[in-house]
Amino acid sequence: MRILILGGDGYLGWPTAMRFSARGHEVSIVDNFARRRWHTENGTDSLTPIASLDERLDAWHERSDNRIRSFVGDMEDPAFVDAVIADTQPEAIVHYAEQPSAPYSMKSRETAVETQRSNVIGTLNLLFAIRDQVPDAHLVKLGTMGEYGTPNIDIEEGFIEIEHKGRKDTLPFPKLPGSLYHLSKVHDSYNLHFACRIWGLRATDLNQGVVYGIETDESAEDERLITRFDYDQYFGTVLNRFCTQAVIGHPLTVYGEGGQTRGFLNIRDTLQCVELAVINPADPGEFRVFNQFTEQFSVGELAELVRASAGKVGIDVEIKKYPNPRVEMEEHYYNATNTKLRDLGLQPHYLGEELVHSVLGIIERHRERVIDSAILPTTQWKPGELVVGDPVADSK
Ligand code: USQ
Repeated sequence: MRILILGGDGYLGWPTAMRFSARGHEVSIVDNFARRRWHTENGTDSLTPIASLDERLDAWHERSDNRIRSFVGDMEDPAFVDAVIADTQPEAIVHYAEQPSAPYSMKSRETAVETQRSNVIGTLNLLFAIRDQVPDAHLVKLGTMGEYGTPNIDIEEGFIEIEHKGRKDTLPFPKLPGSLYHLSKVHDSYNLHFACRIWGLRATDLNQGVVYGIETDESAEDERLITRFDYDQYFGTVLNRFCTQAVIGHPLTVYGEGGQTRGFLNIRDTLQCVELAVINPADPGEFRVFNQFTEQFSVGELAELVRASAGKVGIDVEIKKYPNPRVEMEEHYYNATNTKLRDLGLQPHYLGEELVHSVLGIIERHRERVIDSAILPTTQWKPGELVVGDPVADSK
């Protein structure tokens, strides 16, 4: 298939591009290097020393004999988006090209506006380009489990059957996002649904949980192909952060009580899920929603897992509760459905000590690159309420 990967220089986009290319698909990448720029602006960096996109593409060609084309530009630029679609004529489009961090979106008015503009306008531009040029193409869009929030009922996959005053309908599941980033994904979902209902486009919204891990089959072959690994307060996800903190001897930064529960998945399973969605496309006019995670954990459980796993390889780990910089429930009901990807054949890689050991090993190799000042959170959802960065008095 002709596959276009938007955000193909990113943590998930780059391994996804290699995966499809390895399977013999004709792959093109779009990126504007925003993630590299945000790191430079924040004085942070990927833990893994990632090569430039051109170097990665050359290395991939050398190893696989396959060429991946690249287009550098901004999804907010309609002329650029139209030109890429006209040139590549994609049959499937995998869309990761968004600002992905909740804390970054809550940092300031400027970053909130940037997040919503980049994510919502970028996706809207794409929908028009698809409608006008490749209306049969299947859009596979990365959404987030955080669109649903943490309701006190089971979370369904996108839709819920509701009975109200004696009548029934199947309607979008209610959304209660917890950050302006997560809210941007809600806006995207409604725009996608609209484009499918009104224009007859086909789309799959992958409501992904929190991703962890570094290696995939393709990147394990060659250091030059490794993907980025973020551990900083903005772009690092919780398990990747905890593993990094364990290696450098920093207390694990559990925010608040640590009962916050989310869906999680291994980076290898992100690639499997995206591939399953692409090779089993939605029907014309269909807006499909898959909940993309394999297991649920609380933040406290993850901290304990990292402490136990690290202990087995001689690393002593301390866990500390920090005042929560976010506004979120710290103890709550959480039970989300995730059967649709399993029905398509997903074979999960579950989280265990083996995975934690392998991540700790890779971090150990690059530990001199860790920037200590990037670890503690400084962005608060409600500025001025907390002394962020100090462990709470009763922490152990
Ligand atoms: N947390 C800590 N300590 C930390 C970092 C995070 O306790 O040092 C807690 C947070 O308060 C939160 C949970 O861990 O309750 C998850 O935080 P996260 O930063 O790992 O994930 P989140 O902000 O939810 O965002 C990440 C990705 C985002 C994706 C989302 C999926 O950055 O792109 O959409 O996971 S989900 O969480 O299902 O919405």
